[in-house]
Amino acid sequence: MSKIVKTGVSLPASLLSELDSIVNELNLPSRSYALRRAVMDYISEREWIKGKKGVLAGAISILYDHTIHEISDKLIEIQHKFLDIIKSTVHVHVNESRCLEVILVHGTTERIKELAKSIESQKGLIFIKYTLAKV
Ligand code: NI
Repeated sequence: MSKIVKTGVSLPASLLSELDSIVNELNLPSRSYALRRAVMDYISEREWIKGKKGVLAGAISILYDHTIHEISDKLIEIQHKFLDIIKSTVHVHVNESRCLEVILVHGTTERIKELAKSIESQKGLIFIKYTLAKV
């Protein structure tokens, strides 16, 4: 492993509390260890972003708060600009404010990257998970 660098990260107290709870439950060596693992997972899930060519298929799963900044309208608008790669979308109204959406995609890495960039910048987005494979 390369040299360890200390950095400051701002997190909501509730998120830190959840992390500490997992660190305790799994008897992990430290909070820093858990954060390193989480960052490694985050990077590995997004390795496909580095690719310039190729075709991917899979799912982009998002959880968002539909009461914030008209995010629902914006997500619909975005998806209508990517008809060439979006094959299907499943929407679940999780509770009064939260929506879960799974967007099934099949297309070039470049196009999927453009879609990801559009979604990632939306305010109200709580969670985004990529499950993509080269095909
Ligand atoms: Ni909904």
